[in-house]
Amino acid sequence: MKTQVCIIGGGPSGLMLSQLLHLKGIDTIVLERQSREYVLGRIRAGVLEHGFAALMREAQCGERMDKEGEIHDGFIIAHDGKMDRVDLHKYSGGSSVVVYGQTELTRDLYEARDRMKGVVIHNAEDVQPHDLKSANPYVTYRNGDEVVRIDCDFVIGADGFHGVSRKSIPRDVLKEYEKLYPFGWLGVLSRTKPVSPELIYAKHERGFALCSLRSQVLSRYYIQVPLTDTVEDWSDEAFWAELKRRLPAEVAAKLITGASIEKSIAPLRSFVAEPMRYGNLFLAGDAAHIVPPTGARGLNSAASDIYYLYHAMVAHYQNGDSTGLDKYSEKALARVWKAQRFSWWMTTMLHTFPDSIAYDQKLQDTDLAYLFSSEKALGSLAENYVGLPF
Ligand code: RFL
Ligand code: PHB
Repeated sequence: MKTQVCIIGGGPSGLMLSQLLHLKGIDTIVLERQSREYVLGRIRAGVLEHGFAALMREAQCGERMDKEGEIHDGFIIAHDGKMDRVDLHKYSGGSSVVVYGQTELTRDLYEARDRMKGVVIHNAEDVQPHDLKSANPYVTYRNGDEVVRIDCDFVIGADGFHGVSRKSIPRDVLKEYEKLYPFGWLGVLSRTKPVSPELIYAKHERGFALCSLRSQVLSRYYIQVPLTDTVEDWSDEAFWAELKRRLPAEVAAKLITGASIEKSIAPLRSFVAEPMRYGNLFLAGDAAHIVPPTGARGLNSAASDIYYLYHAMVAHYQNGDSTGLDKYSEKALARVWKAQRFSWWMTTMLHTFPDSIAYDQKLQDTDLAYLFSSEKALGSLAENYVGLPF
């Protein structure tokens, strides 16, 4: 097989890039290791910055998001018995975020790819990029006993944190920066009315908690748990009881509980791989960087990678201009690191660290006190949360 751009990974990053390039007449093939049902079964992001929403519209995939997604102009931080609101709209100069699940937007992207007869190959086993430094790279995968070869101009590594693309960059070229946090998030999805119309990030000495939602009938809640905990350790009853303990009394009293329809634990990690280009391989999204979910930045960091790559590829194919491709890694990493800083800061301010000393706790309290006493500090939080410009 032959294509212009071979994309490894059929998550939101890979599908979005494939769709955008297709609309500009650039041919792609997407190779996804899992089945479509599996990809759509993963419950992940819920908050989209306006830049991501704009890309969805440009990809002609924004219709359902604009109809069913909710615009959120603010969120609450509960701490020290107070419920302080961050007015995103006011402090970001009129911007907001969209609450629309990653599952739904991935479904929309798959449907668009099908509609336009895009090639997305599922259950592609042993995907392997080759000859990345040459002008004729290729990718192989296994379909049962058959090994299939795809010749291409460029390979995009959009295969998430555990993918093969980053690992195909030689060790002496790649530099990895990583920070592991000593806890994870236990998440529960339930078909219940959300406790609050806006998200509540709750700091509590027993551990952080988050009240989020997917729609007015679908709630998503998280609690901080030790890394040693497993999903089996947490019955639905135990989860709801612990969540209630960490929420302000008036919120806990209103919480509607129900059976969980999904329950999973995600460890918290900050990670960046540099550079994001190796020869004709370009990394994008979680393949190159991971943030703890506290600042809702993960998918949104992927959005700027896709935006830069999309424009760079179009300039290359339409005008023979490769400046965008040459500058990709540097440009993408500049924004990636700002999202890293913001996610680390939100995580550090709101979680309970098992090894923290009294001094650290005082600083956390002071961070919150300063935040809610300074319009400039709120402005900084708001501009990062709604998304820095691409
Ligand atoms: P993905 O979604 O991991 O997709 C990569 C795809 O590549 C496939 N793959 C392979 N395919 C072929 N060959 C191989 N060798 C392959 N290896 C892997 C995988 O099967 C998969 O389908 O990466 P992508 O597309 O870059 O998207 C990134 C986002 O998924 C991620 O950043 C967000 O979900 C992070 N995140 C959040 N981001 C936000 O912006 N806002 C949020 O509110 C938010 N909440 C979250 C989150 C992530 C969470 N978890 C579970 C980590 C909440 C949680 C709990
Ligand atoms: C979610 O709804 O899954 C979600 C929302 C906000 C975050 C993280 C996750 O910061």
